[in-house]
Amino acid sequence: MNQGGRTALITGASSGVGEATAVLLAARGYRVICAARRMDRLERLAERLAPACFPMYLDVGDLASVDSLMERLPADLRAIDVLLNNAGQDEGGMVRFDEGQVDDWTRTVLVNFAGLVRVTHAVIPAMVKRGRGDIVNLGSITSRQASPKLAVYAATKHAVHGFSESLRAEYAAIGLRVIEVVPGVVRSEFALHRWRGDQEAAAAFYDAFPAPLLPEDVAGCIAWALELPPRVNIDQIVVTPTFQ
Ligand code: 8X3
Repeated sequence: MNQGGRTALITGASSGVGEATAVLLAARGYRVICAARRMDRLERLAERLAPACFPMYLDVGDLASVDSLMERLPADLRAIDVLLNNAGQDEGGMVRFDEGQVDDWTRTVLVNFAGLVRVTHAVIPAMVKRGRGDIVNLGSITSRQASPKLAVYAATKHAVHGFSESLRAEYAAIGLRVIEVVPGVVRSEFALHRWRGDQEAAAAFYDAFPAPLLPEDVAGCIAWALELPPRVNIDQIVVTPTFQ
């Protein structure tokens, strides 16, 4: 379905699920604001999706970067129809809690939750004013099952779940939709960042799964939920690899 004229803001859009969703939504007629730290990646994506993509620097873990978000957008892109809170990380993670660095844990909380809250708070007033808008939050299967060595990461995703549930209830009366997407393992650059650029460690992590999801699998779920009639809110999409 062509969603012509709708505007989507995607955080963490320089790779993985964020990038795949930008590509898919642009193909369906959206204007996509692609936000991330890596501007070189975003410039290339913008060229590929031209003229549908507006690349924008955003570090969701940097409060100043988030707080200036709306004023840095051109006026005609400030009426955001869809916010995809996709940016997330686990840098320095996948180690036992006491063996990890507390600065890494703190940054994970900042990016995965505090930043997500701030981005949402910046974007939502215009949605409330217009009486419509879709917020899609990227959760994780780690909010549904206990996973060793993921205590802080999992905690942030529990927080994303609670935030999503409450937001949905708060805004139901005025017609905003809140969709939580909960993927299992997705082959992306996520693990590369977790292991600070160690390609071997990242490859070994994904290779241990028979067939991890691909970013476009998750993007397809997001696009499907968004294209349903406005009266339909898909509360949560749990998507896991078939082969475990
Ligand atoms: C991602 C969790 O285990 O794939 O949500 O790194 S994991």
